[in-house]
Amino acid sequence: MNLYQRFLDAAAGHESGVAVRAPGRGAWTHAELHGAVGRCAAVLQAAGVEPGDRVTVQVEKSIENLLLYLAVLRVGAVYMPLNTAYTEAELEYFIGDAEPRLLVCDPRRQGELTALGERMGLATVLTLGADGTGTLADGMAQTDAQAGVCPREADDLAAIVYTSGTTGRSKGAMLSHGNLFANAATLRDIWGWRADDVLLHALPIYHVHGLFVALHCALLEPSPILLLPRFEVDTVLDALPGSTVLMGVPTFYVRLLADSRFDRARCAGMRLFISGSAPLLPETFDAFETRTGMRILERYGMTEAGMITSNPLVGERVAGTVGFPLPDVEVRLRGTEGEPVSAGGVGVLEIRGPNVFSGYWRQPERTAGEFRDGWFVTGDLAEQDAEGRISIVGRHKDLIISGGLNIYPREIEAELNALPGIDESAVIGVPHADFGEAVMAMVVAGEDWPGETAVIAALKQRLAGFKVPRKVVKVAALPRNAMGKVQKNLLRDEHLHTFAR
Ligand code: MCA
Ligand code: AMP
Repeated sequence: MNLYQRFLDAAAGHESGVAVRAPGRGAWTHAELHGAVGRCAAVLQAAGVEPGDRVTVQVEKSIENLLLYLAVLRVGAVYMPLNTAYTEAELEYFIGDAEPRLLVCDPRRQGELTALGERMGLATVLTLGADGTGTLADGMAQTDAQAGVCPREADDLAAIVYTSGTTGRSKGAMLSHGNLFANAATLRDIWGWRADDVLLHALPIYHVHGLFVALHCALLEPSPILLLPRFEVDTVLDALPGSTVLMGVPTFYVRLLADSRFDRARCAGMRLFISGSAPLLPETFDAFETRTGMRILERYGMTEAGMITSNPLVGERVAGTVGFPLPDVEVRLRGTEGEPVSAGGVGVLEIRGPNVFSGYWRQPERTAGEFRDGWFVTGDLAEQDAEGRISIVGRHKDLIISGGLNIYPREIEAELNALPGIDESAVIGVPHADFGEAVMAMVVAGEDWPGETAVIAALKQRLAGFKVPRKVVKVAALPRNAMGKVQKNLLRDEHLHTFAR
């Protein structure tokens, strides 16, 4: 069944109830939201979008963005969200790989991306602004047509979400209607979602956390969503008294705790604070409990599988752990060669369940390389205690997570190595008080290298800002082991206190 149909069914009988509110945009009832989705879906069909077509979307977060997502599901097409920070060079890769039927972008980038689309043989570019402007919004205003809900099987694709790779370029994780529904229904149940919940939504909606985990729970219940354009401490503090659930990355909680206005009284109506996408430091967990009297519920997941484990709603939430496997998710720990790990030992976490994606878009070999006997190999190092609780203790993959955003050093190194004067480079993540980890680069360069400022400026032309190293250091040589592999652990140890925590 089409995932969108599940949301529509959930809204039946609640037509006049509030579905979503946004600052400056008022409240939309379920009837208004789904009516607008139907019109948006009609505009997509008029633009030639057919079931199975990819629709690439790089727009600012807004109610229109939400209904565009739902409209893509409704017509049976495949939603492909992109971080608004991606540059033209990054977009070129995604469009070339996914070959979408349609690109929807911000009106401010229309000229640049229409030209890119023409160069790449992409027929249609529509625009959608956060204020409800743009050619897609105009099309919606001019039509009364309602596109029907396209029937879909559980295995049919609903979305492709790109995730970077440790080797080579980003890969598109293919998520089906069945994958997304299974995970959403489980989360709604285990987190005790209620019709009178109000979801305080401050995450971006181009990643799994904000797009699927948060929105799907509220849409399935259904319960109202307060859609903030982004995370800002002031706005979130103002919104807390009227909300009941907040989902965030650890940086949200670090920033809230840094503000003395964040206190017990402000959280009196909140029933759940959820954290994920990156490790929540036990000191943040403890400081949060001291300040609010509440324990953050930490959970763990991945783009390829949605949510995998969660601390309990009822029962003890333990700092530094990510809780228990979700009821329909199986987990096992394996050594790097696939050998079983003895009880209590550390191993690579492998998972199986209805939430696990079917593979990477047009990359059967890379897909095969990341599954072992039907189990998906997460690349995260974990241990499991006698009760079944999981702790993520490290990563087997060379990955930096900064403010909940994944950064693959290889991609940055390739850009650095292509710059004049740089012979080779190593990119590492070092502790950072606000972002958890921050990106730092070591370069081996000749006398003629352009210097740190020019290197950073050059990278900003090519890469989204969050990936650009905060510091670039020239070194005489990179430390290597006997196999010639760069010993990044030594570099990390040496630069541990660069951004003191
Ligand atoms: C922005 N900047 C960053 C980051 N975000 N730098 C490093 N790490 C970041 N995360 C840079 C910008 O490039 C810019 O640099 C400067 O910081 C200010 O940008 P601004 O947009 O104002 O930043 P912000 O509003 O303070 O954003 C920080 C943030 C945001 C609120 C932590 O990054 C955020 O919302 N992160 C959540 C990401 C997320 O949803 N992850 C879930 C992935 P300059 O000035 O130099 O240009 S899904 C996932 O991981 C799985 C499924 C899971 O388990 O959830
Ligand atoms: P992404 O590829 O953006 O979906 O990021 C998934 C990765 O984020 C996982 O493989 C983990 O490394 C990391 N992650 C997500 N949640 C947590 C958590 N609660 N604790 C530690 N790492 C996490």
